Amino acid sequence: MPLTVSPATPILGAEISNVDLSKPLEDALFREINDALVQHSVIVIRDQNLTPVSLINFSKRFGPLMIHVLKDALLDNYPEIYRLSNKKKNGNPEGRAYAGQYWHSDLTYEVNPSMGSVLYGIEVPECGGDTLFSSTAHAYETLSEPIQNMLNYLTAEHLFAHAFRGGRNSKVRPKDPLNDRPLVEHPVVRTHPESGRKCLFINEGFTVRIKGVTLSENRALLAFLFAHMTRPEVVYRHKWQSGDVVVWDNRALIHRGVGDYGNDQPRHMHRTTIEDLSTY
Ligand SMILES: O=C(O)CCC(=O)C(=O)O
Repeated sequence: MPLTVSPATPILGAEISNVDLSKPLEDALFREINDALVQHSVIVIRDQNLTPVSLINFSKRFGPLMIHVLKDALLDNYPEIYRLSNKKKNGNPEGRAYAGQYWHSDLTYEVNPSMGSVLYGIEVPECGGDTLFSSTAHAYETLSEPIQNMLNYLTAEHLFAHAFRGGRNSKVRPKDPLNDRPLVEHPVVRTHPESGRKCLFINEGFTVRIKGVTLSENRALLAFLFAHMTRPEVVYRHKWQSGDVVVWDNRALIHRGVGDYGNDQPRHMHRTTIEDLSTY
């Protein structure tokens, strides 16, 4: 059966059917999946049954995999897999609980940030624990030309530790290597290497400040842009089923988890993160 791609919203998101990711994919089929990702920014492939090896093999088709800085959350023997989990085994966390509950694009605090991420839902809450996505290309395109022109020439600083300065993850475990990553700079607007669309490249989680503007300008500018990027009417909300594989394009969107479920509802997921080797 041919692959089908059903858009979820006019702005971003699509569901793909008729593909089994546990098997090696023909090049032509992989190209169709990648094209859908570039067009829709986030794709959902339901009813998958993946081992760590098959998740890694599928993810590697997009590019080299990155190893997350939080080593405690990595899967034994498979450091390419970062575990998101509120479960415990023998008293130890099976992954990072309630991670990413602020708008972000993955690993923008790295010199080479991420091209995309693949998240595999192994156990998901009966209700709650959705993931929200918003297009940074659409956000740029819906700004006025004078504001676009101003942003085109700006750079911003990103820092891993910034995301831990508030919220549910503010109690950082003593061994969290938060300071392993220094400040890095990226352009505020980047042109997507495959779609050619200009995308805002700032996020609430890791962007500390826009360079060359005053403190109050920075505060106002970031607050305006973050609010513009996350208007409810432009957000795609993914409701998880176990077996879902969700692939997102970190070059073209921001995302966040929703922590409205408790430890009575297990949520256990495996994520891989693909490196972006493009130069901007
Ligand atoms: O758990 C979620 O829904 C989102 C996780 C997340 O933000 C991430 O993996 O970067």
